[in-house]
Amino acid sequence: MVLDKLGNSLKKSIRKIAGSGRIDEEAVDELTRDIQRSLLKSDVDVKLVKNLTDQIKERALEKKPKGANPREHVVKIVYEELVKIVGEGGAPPIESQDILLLGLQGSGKTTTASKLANYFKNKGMKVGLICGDTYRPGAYEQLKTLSQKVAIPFYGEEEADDVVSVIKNGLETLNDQEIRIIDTAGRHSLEEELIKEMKEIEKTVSPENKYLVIDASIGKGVKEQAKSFEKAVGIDGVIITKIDGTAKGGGALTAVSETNTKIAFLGTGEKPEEFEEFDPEGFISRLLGMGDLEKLIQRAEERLEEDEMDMEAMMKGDLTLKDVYKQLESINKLGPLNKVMNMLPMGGAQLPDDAMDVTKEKMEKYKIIMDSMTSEELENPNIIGDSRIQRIVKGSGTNREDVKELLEYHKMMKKLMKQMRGRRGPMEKMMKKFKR
Ligand SMILES: Nc1nc2c(ncn2[C@@H]2O[C@H](COP(=O)(O)OP(=O)(O)OP(=O)(O)O)[C@@H](O)[C@H]2O)c(=O)[nH]1
Ligand SMILES: [Mg+2]
Repeated sequence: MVLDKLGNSLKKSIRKIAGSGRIDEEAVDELTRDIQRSLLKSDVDVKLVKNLTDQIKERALEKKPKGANPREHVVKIVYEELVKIVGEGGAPPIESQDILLLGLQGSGKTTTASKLANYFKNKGMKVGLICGDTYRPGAYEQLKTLSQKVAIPFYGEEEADDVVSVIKNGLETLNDQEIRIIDTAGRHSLEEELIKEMKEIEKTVSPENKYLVIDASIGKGVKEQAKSFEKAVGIDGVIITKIDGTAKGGGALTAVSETNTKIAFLGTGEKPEEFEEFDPEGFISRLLGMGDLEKLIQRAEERLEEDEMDMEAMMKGDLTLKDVYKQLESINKLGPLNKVMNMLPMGGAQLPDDAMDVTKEKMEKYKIIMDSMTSEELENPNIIGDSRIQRIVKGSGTNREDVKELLEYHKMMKKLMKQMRGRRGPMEKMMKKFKR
């Protein structure tokens, strides 16, 4: 997979929020910070990163649409915003056309020419390749070999130095091909000579499509390069190559969205088939591992549904010890009780200072004690007198004080729930918070 580093770090952040119990401002903040860090590391432009994370934050904290669950909602937003910053795909239609490949030295033009030819061939088109590089010795041999590999008719003139005439001859010779792809020479930079040559070739060919081939390792530098080629000769799209071998791929991918052109293809390796149409949605979906994420979200939702049921028990006025047991289990999943409670509008309900002072160990102990109680006792704790306490102590391996403490805790919670009941506003808010 390409963009491994970026993909892995994005996956990690999204997984974190997809599996988390609550999606609140804090969680979203953390998510956007994580995403920011990953994108910057991948050389995405600072301004783009800032816009993206602002968008995610704003949208994630908005009201979620009916029916969507909060995890899905956030993950979908991240996905959509990432799709947005890589822009649209711009692959050419599968129809007769001449295509000119342009680009700086070593950007991958010759390799891409053969890959592109192979791509069209696989779509059922008749394709020919023309070597329009009379500048670099070896260019002819290179394309010839590559075209043999993918079984594509090839035209080139080994000793020639007039590139325009070579291309003219090539177009004539390959006249019966539906698609003709012309590889050109690269220069070290976009210098006068290169511009002149590109213009001359263009006059001869008048290609339907001109693609600029750019090495992904220049990262966000893609933006300036695409712009200057666009200005000098005009381009119909960009092909980003070597995205498999750079940590800066994120920058390269996103930079094109800031120009007037689009990414048509990605080169993902040296082999002919390591080449793909740029499909932003598919690409981001793979990058984030959306298929697996769906499963993760589902699991988180199932877990939360259980919690919701337990919360209903919690709100029951007639709180039994069975409900307390469920509460303790829910709280275990949601976080420390005092933290949970602090987030709630208590609507003036008086909370004893030590009410929330239930440690994890204590909760465990309470559960052990309750495991030694009969169903009847759990339903109706009032019947628990001295002799029952003695039996429970023995059965649970605890002591009298522990059992009494639990009974006190139950009474306190029951009172608290009663206080909160009837305050419809705060209650509803509380339930809603738990449901998020
Ligand atoms: N890993 C990887 N290597 C690539 C990819 N595309 C091209 N290359 C390699 O990059 C090197 C340069 O590729 P060329 O196709 O010769 O580049 P060029 O733009 O034609 O170079 P000049 O003709 O000299 O300007 C070669 O070693 C290719 O195998 C790609 O997508 N991934
Ligand atoms: Mg070349």
